[in-house]
Amino acid sequence: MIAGAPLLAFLDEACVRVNFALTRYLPAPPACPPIMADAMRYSVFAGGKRLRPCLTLAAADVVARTTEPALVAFGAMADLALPAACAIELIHTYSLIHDDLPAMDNDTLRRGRPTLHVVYGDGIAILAGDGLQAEAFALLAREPATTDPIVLSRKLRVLQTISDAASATGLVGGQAIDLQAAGLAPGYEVTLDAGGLRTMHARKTGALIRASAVSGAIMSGATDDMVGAIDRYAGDLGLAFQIVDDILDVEGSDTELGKTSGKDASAAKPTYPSLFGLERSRSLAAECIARAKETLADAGLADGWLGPIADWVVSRKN
Ligand code: GRG
Repeated sequence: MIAGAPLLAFLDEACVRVNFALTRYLPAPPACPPIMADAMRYSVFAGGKRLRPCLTLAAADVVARTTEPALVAFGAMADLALPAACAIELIHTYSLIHDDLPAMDNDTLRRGRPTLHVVYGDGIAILAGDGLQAEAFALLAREPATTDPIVLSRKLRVLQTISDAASATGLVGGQAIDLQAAGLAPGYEVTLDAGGLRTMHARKTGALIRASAVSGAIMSGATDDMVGAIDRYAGDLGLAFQIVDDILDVEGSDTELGKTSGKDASAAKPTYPSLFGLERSRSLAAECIARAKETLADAGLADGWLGPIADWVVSRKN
């Protein structure tokens, strides 16, 4: 991805924090079998962009500018939101591992490396995904470790937000619709029109992206109005992200994307380019980003990294 220098500095710092925390949070032997530790780390540290945890930290930061001006230093607020940021990355990584399995998207390349099941076998890949998901919820329950009732109630709200996003009403439900559309759910086949495609993506990709931003906002003590605005921002961002992902699937190479390009077309999957064409898809993504930034401005939240992240998402190359 290409990002301007100030945003790049924020993203770099956020990624360093997230990667360091993930190293600490993931279980290691003798607490878990070495093969599980190795398999989980193989996928978690395969070089993902960390978009979701960066969104969590950026939302925490922009809210803190109004709720906790004394703690506005990025470091202080990031500590509160970091467990949620990492938990979401663990859930995202589990979903990629399971999506790549032969029973689902059947892919052999992810984040520029052979997929987990290619290296460790299907059984361990399933278990690594299961382990990452369970670890995410254990982390949300455990951290930040506190007896402060205000922080505890924020943690509980975040737990609910993230579990909803990961559930059959969110990520898992979206993936089920994807399998139905791909003809992999006997007796439940569906053909998606534009509305159906949008619903599938709102669940499969959008729910976790919204939960990422909303969780950061909640951990920083956002008002309900702020949470609502950040949720709407992230809804538009998530849709733009997915449209760009569909465009890149047509235009990108395996090397650029770090995954197999052209998969959607070869699986005859409905996508934004297949329904709207490339040009209209590009303008739809741009409209989403303009709306997302307008939402931030209307809510008085334009003065942070969420706007630049939105621009970065549409200009990305992988
Ligand atoms: C198995 C329950 C379950 C869900 C799978 C995430 C997902 C649902 C499928 C992945 C298929 C896909 C390519 C979706 C498009 C959007 C997307 C999630 C892209 C990958 O996210 P990035 O680009 O990946 O943020 P990195 O590797 O950078 O973290």
